[in-house]
Amino acid sequence: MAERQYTANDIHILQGLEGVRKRPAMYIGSTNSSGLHHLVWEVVDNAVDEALSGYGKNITVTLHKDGSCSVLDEGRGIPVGINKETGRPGVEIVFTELHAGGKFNSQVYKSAGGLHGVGASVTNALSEWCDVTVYQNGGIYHLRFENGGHLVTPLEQIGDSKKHGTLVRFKPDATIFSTVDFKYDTIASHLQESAFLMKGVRFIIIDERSGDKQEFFYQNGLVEYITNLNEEKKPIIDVVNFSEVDAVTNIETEIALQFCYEDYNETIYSYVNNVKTSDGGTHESGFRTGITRAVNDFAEMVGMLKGKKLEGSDVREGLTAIISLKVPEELLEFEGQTKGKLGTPVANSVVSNLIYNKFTYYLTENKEMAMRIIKKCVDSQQARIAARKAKEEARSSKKANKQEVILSDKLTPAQSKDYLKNELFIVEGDSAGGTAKKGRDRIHQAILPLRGKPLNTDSISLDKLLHNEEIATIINTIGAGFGQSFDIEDIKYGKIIIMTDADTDGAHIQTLLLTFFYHYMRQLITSGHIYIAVPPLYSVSKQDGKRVIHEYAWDDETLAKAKKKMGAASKVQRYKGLGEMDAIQLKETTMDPKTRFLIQVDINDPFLVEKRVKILMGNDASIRRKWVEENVDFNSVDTFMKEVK
Ligand code: TSJ
Repeated sequence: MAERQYTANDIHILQGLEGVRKRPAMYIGSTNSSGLHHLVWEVVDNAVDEALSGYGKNITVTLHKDGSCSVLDEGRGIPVGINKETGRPGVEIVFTELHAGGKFNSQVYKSAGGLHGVGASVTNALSEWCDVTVYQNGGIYHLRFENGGHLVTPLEQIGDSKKHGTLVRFKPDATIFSTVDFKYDTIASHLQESAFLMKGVRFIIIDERSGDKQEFFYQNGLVEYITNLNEEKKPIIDVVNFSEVDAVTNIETEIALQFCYEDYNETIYSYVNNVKTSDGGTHESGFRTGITRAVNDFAEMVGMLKGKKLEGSDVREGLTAIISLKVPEELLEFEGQTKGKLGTPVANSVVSNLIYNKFTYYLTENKEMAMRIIKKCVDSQQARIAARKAKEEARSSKKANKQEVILSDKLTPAQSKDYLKNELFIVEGDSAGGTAKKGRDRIHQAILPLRGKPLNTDSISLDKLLHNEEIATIINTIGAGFGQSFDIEDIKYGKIIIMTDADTDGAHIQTLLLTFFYHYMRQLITSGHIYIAVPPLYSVSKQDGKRVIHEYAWDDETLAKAKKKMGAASKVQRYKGLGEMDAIQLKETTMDPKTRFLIQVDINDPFLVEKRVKILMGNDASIRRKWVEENVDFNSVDTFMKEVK
């Protein structure tokens, strides 16, 4: 390939990428782990687009030992021909111009990259190096960028091949990101989600660092998605699925759903052109009204309603549903800051009519299933009415006060009535509870000790959990009800902090509590009210005159540092439990907002949620520990020096 002159065009382009490096968060949201993974999504989305257009059945993501990530597809290959307007190869433009991808793209359904992705150039701009190989028209073509998108090896043919496809390998720039450690689980769940949405396309992840490898391939797409989400639940019916292309709008809708027993939540995920619409939108509203109308009309027809119409929430309790739309570009409208909400008005009636017609037909054709579904809905309705009545009674009578008296022997309340500033520590064991009581800030911190034993059951059945005395106390203490009657407006604490020993029993108790919150007060988790306290694993102490100086360490690395700092005369203590700390130590390491470390429990990703629940509920302590290691960011944990008098 002939050398090219440096032109005004190139300068313009470098300024574009320079802008990305100056303000990365504007393009990828943040420069933490989430931003880092955005680099992967930008590249993967392009490969997914190609598969969506019908080219290539395998997409492979590899995490290499040198810290780079590569993505390989079997599509047509990014065009290597010279672009008339710019005089540069198409593939070079894709990697150097912002939002260039779309220009070469004439797909009917624009997916991830084409929608609101920012393109592969952003990945290039934020990489130490980026290496691109295209297999096309019998040749192998290569080009390479370094140092934030500077072209160092222009496009050249480096060989011959009968293959076709694109291979992009990049190494994130460690001067930009707070971490450059790709997380296997995060990438695997993203690929699994894509695999569920694109039946027939195989997604492969290979982690050369650990030797882990997985393939995701679902011939039955959404049906398997639902089955996977409901793996731990008790289904009322088999998964049902519907799909249709609307003749007027060309909107293609696919829906899969299932009802389960003993599930107070609705789990509805929606997608448009394979991009998740986290904030719902017109398609989700249409689904809700359509299914409510279908069940109501049918229940009325068979005489099971007795005059009281079902509310939407009665129908949706225990429902898991996936709604996936393919919307032509000219009809696409997104709303909201993160563009996570579909605005397209006509999508409402398209989905609403589809689900109404098809689900009515299903109910008519499957009488037994229909009866089970309606019975569940009527049960939900009655529970809702009863819960509302009980709540009103509790408000009007003095019952609420009585409850506080009953609770008071376990709960050490906070003095403030400024509820959202208050913190509830749920503490493992009476003795640690006693220590926490002494170490707390009595204005804003309340202590609820758990006796541990009653919770420490091996087989966890949720209805058993509900009748557990400790759980009943937690429900009353939080003060906002549970299940369908849970009302986040009523919570008495802004932070609910689980504080256990750093051992398997502690992990088990965390698991049980998280599982409980996840099933019965999910909004506490999704709104970020649940935290896990992180007590230190070690204390390094040394006599200094009359005083003892303490330094704390949360892992082996910081322990080594602390030992070095404190010198030969220091003594290391390994904390086996909270009980080994005195009130002052517990306060300064684990409870005081100025010095403690908390993990905020954030499980919005559906796959990670189910996976975490499975991992955390399982009996394998080593898997559990691995999960904590991989998901708790110890970077933010540092040792600190405190003088104890
Ligand atoms: F992110 C990326 F751009 F770097 C990237 C793009 C990464 C990976 C792994 C794959 C791809 C990619 C792009 N795979 N396939 C394509 N396809 C095209 O760019 C392409 C090819 C032909 C035509 C055509 O109209 O003939 C159109 C397009 C968009």
